[in-house]
Amino acid sequence: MNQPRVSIIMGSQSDWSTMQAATRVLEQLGVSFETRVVSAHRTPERLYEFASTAHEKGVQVIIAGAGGAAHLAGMAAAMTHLPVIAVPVASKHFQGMDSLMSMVQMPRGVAVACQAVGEAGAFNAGLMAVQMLALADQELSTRLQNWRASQTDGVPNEVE
Ligand code: RP5
Repeated sequence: MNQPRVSIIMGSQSDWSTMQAATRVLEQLGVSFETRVVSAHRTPERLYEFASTAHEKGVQVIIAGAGGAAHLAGMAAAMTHLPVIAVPVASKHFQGMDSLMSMVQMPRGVAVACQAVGEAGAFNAGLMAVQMLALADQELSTRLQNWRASQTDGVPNEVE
């Protein structure tokens, strides 16, 4: 892959089965990305290093997935001016309600774009990243619009 425009970080390797959905739309639309395990709690220094330098490395959008006490997206957003899209990963005990509340209830002044819990949220995080990048990339915008049209065309009119 080229220099990554999108960085997908997740709190644990165990989040990958959910977060790989974010890579699907990026691959389909030809957007370069990287994937990394960065934990707010287990590797706080790695998070600091990543978030405070991501913009210098050419990353334009960050997607952060985590479960449980999911502070990853908010803490990343606290240390970068890049847009951060949050994906609440379904947790073992509360089915992701804890992840959702941890991510969505940000204090005023530090924003994250929180998606749905689980795989649909991860996929839409990739899609939202493309939409952000397409604002200043006409070729990507055309590919995105074609992708959307093809999705619409793929919805059957009648139940089969
Ligand atoms: C969070 O704790 C991770 O994002 C993951 O969703 C959850 C469980 O992590 P593991 O115990 O599976 O590594 O930090």
